[in-house]
Amino acid sequence: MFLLGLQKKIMSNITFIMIKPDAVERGLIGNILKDINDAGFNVRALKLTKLSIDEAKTFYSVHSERPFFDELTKYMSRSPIVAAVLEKENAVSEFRKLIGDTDPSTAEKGTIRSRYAISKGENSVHGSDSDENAKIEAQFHFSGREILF
Ligand code: DAT
Ligand code: MG
Repeated sequence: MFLLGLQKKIMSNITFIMIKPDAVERGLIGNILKDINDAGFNVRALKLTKLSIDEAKTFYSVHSERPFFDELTKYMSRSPIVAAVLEKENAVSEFRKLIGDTDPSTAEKGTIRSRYAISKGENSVHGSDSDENAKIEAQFHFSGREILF
């Protein structure tokens, strides 16, 4: 019971995020990590990595029928990304608040996407949309021993 409660608490307090190719290419890793730190998130896993086209297709498979899927997967595999697991109370919704709307032209002022994103496609950061997907996405990128509590 205790362990189940603890696991539930950890899972509702983590999110998986990426600093995407457009931001890494423009030297924005440090700026975005500072914004994340200033917003009160704790880093639990972190690495610079690169997705193959097939890994990008697997990661974004829920969007496989969408017209932008080809553009999205080519973009996400064209250069390195930073992958991270972040912890904060209500991490998923808190991180989505910090990054703002998918489209930078409608993202709230001061959000990461409104400040840095180039377009709806090249929007600088990813954040999981649910606790369940945060777990799946964290496990896609990190082994258990790379996530530290
Ligand atoms: P989010 O990243 O805000 O969760 P999403 O899950 O709907 O957005 O889409 C995943 C990514 O796909 C998004 O970050 C950028 C790309 N994308 C979404 N809609 C798009 C569109 N209309 N044109 C081009 N790229 C799009
Ligand atoms: Mg999404």
